[in-house]
This record gives sequence, C-alpha cells and structure tokens, in this order.
Amino acid sequence: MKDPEGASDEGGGKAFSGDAELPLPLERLSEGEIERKRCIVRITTYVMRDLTSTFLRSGFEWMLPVVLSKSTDPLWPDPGASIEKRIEVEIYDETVRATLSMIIHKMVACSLTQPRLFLLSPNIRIERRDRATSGVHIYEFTQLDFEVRDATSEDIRILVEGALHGLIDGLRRDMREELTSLSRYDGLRPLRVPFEVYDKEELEDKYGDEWESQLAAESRDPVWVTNIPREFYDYEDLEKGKWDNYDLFLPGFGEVLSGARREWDYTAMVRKMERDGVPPENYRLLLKLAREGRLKPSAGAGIGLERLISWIVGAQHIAEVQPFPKIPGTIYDL
Ligand code: ASN
Repeated sequence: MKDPEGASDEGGGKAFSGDAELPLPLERLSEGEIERKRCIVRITTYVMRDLTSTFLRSGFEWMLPVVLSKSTDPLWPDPGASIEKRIEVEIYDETVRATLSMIIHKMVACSLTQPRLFLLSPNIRIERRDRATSGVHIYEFTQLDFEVRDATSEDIRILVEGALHGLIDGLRRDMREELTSLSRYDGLRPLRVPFEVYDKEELEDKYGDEWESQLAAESRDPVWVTNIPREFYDYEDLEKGKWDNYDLFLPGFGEVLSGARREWDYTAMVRKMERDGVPPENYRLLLKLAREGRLKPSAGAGIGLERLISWIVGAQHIAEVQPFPKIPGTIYDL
C-alpha cells in the first residue's frame, strides 16, 4: 500500500481495457460523427431530465456542487484507484483540493440539513495515462451523487433499480429514433428488477482476479457486487471484516455506480484511517462531527453519468459522450 495522498501505481482491472480508439475534439469530427454526437447529446438531455425528475419525485432535494475544499474523497484504499496526481492549491493561505468525489460533503449535509439529497457533481481524477485506451476512464466526469439519512443498503439498491428500470423503458419509448440511429435500440433491453446481488469474495472464488471483466461479459442484466474493501467512509463490520457497500455493474460494460451504508462512529473511523494511512487532519470537520455524535447514519451512492450514457449509446470510448473529451494523457484546447 502506498501513501494515499501521493500518486498510486496500483492497477484497477476495469471491465474493458485495451485498444479503444481515442475520440477527437468537436472541430475535427466528420459530418457523420457530428450527427452521432448530436444524437448522444439528445440522449444525455433525456437521461439527465429523467433521473433528476425521479429523484425529485422521490422527495430528494437538489444541492449545488463544490469544486475546491479542504476535505475531499481520499480514494484510498480503493481496488480501482489509479490517480496519477492530486490537485492541491493554496488560496487565502490555505490548502484546498479539487473534488475527487463529494462523499464527505454528502455525509455532512445529509446529517446536518438535507436528509434526502442529490447533486450533479464534477469530479477531477487525473488518471494514469495508460488508462487512455481502457475506454472507461476520463480525467473529468460527473456523478449523480445522492445520500439518504437512516437508509439501508437495500433501500438504496431498490431506489436505483427503480430509477434505471424507468429510465430504460422511457428511452425505448421516447428515444427510439436516436437509439436506432446509434444501433442501440435492440441491444438496450428492458431491465429485469431486482438485480442479482453477489459477494465479491464469491466472484473471486469463481472467476479469480478477472472477475470484473467476466461479470461484465457474462451478465445479461445489471448486477450488484457487495463487500468490497475500500475507503474509511463505507461501513465495515470490523469483527467480521464484511463491508456493507455495493457497486453496480452493467452488462457488456462494467462498473457504473458505487455506494454504501456509511461509517458514522468516530472510533471506527479513526481506526480505519490509521490502518489505511489516511491523514486524519484532512478530515477534521468530519471527525469532529462524528466525535460530537452529530454525524448521522446514512447510505447513498454515486452514478457515473458519462459511464451510464456511454453504455446506453454503445460508445467505444467514454470520452465520446463528453462534448469536450477529457482523455487521460491528452489535453485538447477545450
Ligand atoms: N460517490 C461515491 C459514493 O457515494 C463515492 C466515490 O465516488 N468514490 O459512495
């Protein structure tokens, strides 16, 4: 294990790795490619409207995101992490960090103000450049991130299953022309809910280290994977060593969401930070609230919007669904 605040060399094993062609910027696209891009933007509009409406109808409140703060996600330890550089800048004589995810903000806001909240949150993750051709990594992306006070993992899974089921039915009904022109109408089948739930250990026994790609290749419907050892903020039964968290894997694609029931106990949090080498001074407010009993139990998740849209439209590379591609190792003008 390496210094969590430094760059990580650990590999990740996403579903697709290899030879995805790198998407070009807008001004270099052919007429046909521009038409495809227009279709993708129409699908994006639909997805955003549909998912945000579903959350609003379910009583969630919509918060605005932040980009710079003292505390952000350590993204460590995380089996999929491959951050080459963490962005830290000095402003007003303080060090602030670019958002890796808004997990800390979600836990605090959910405890202190909004018990059911969601946000569209830009995340900056400077992925290693060898991830350029994985087809699923970009160095800027947007999460639809949400958190619910006193919820269980099952509550969150049911919520997500309902939202995605409704979204795919809606797309097939209202966006048939666009999906057909992207050659995705037949491939995007109605989802069967509930999705299967697997324990990560069970999958490793069956498939070995390549379980992520095997799962993506073999499953017909989205599947949940639970019990994934990762960051201190996910709930871990320290006696049994079991994690109450979950990732969602899409068929033929891979991971699109991660979430958990959260840790809220001060002692457990500090113990995990020490174990993992995560500096507690970067989480001062969170720890203070936990110590004072002001941090409340919650559960939530974040959907990677570009990944979801990429799967819906059948993109070869996730940056294709970005108007301004953010490919690891490649900086375009915009
Ligand atoms: N958004 C994720 C969650 O809610 C955290 C992450 O993106 N690392 O658990």
